[in-house]
Parts: sequence; C-alpha cells; structure tokens
Amino acid sequence: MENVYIVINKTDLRYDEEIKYFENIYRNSGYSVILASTKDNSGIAEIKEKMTGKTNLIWGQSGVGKSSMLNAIYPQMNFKVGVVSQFSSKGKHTTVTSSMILADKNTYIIDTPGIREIAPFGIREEDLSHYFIEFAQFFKDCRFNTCTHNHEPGCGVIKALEEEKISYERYESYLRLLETIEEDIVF
Ligand SMILES: Nc1nc2c(ncn2[C@@H]2O[C@H](COP(=O)(O)OP(=O)(O)OP(=O)(O)O)[C@@H](O)[C@H]2O)c(=O)[nH]1
Ligand SMILES: [Mg+2]
Ligand SMILES: [Zn+2]
Repeated sequence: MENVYIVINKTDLRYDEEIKYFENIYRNSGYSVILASTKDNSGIAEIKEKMTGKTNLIWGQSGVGKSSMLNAIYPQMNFKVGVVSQFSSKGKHTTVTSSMILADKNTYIIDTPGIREIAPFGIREEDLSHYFIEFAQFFKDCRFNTCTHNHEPGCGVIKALEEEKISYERYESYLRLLETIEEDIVF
C-alpha cells in the first residue's frame, strides 16, 4: 500500500533498540515508516509533504499525538489536544468525532478519535490475511484457497513464517485478529 505511512511519534521521549526492532518489522513488511516528534518538529515537514494534495486519514491509538501532529503541520487549524492519563498511560479520547477539513489547497484531513483496540467488522476469516500485505506473496503456496493460515495443512504462510520470511510478531497479530472474527460469527 504505497499510500499508507506509519508514523512513530514521540521519538523525543524514546528511540531505542526496542522501537527500532518494531520499526524494522514494518519496514520489512513493505511499509514506509516516518519517525516524528511534535516537540522537536522532526519528521513534520516530511509528513506534510506526503499529505499535500491528498485526502488524508490520521488513525491510531488515543494519545499518540495525532491531533498534535496536525497542529504542527497546520498551526492555524487548532485541533484539540489532550493529555495522556498518568494512571492508565492511555489517551483520554480527546478527539471524539471525525470530520473532513480542507487544510490547504486540495489537501483534506480527517482527524479521528483514537482507538483502544481493533476488532474488525465485516471482514471474513478467509479475507483477513489480505490486509497483511507481506503475506500475499505466499498464498499461492497454500493447499486450500480458503486457507486461514491457522491450522490448515500445506499452508504457505506458515511455511514462510518457519523460514523467517514473515515476522513472528506480524503473524501473532494476525492470529489475534482472526480470533476476534471467530467470536463474532456474524456471517
Ligand atoms: N513528548 C511528546 N509528547 C507528545 C508528542 N506529540 C504529542 N504529545 C502529547 O501527547 C498527548 C496527546 O496528544 P493528542 O494530540 O491529543 O493525541 P491524539 O492521538 O490526538 O489523541 P486522541 O484524540 O484521544 O485520539 C498530549 O499531551 C501531547 O502534548 C511528541 O512528539 N512528544
Ligand atoms: Mg486527537
Ligand atoms: Zn495458508
């Protein structure tokens, strides 16, 4: 997905081996990753450049600094910024509605309320893996075309995992999401 960018914000607080480890998981999966901080303005010009002339959706956990980032890019906009709870270390859902705003010529932005957890709705079990972009090249090796890459024999994704062509963390996220679909039974 060439138009998806993963921003790692608050690098002024911390940018160590653990963060680089996760940064690399996403880079190796095929995503572009931008390091940023709204405190020292790093990465802000690059993000602005990616956004210009497009319609942009800013998405991520509550408290990560989505609205702060938009304020750093477009100081005249004044998006509401909140504090992160000392008690839970979680954001407090400062942005509560989504609306599309014209920020610049031909540039629209949609700031969204932060999420706390992800539970996909309307995605079938056998389709979930298509959202894991680096898995796709291995589907052709799956014995069954309805493979959910979980327990099926002859699974190309599991084989790629064993050969370390897919990261264990990404495969685990996949399984966690797959489980939420199984619980739904909406189809
Ligand atoms: N240290 C540091 N703090 C930041 C940075 N960016 C944002 N913050 C702080 O993080 C807190 C939350 O920022 P918001 O911009 O409200 O976060 P949000 O992602 O919009 O949160 P929701 O609207 O709840 O989804 C605020 O206290 C910001 O000042 C950063 O780069 N570094
Ligand atoms: Mg916000
Ligand atoms: Zn499979």
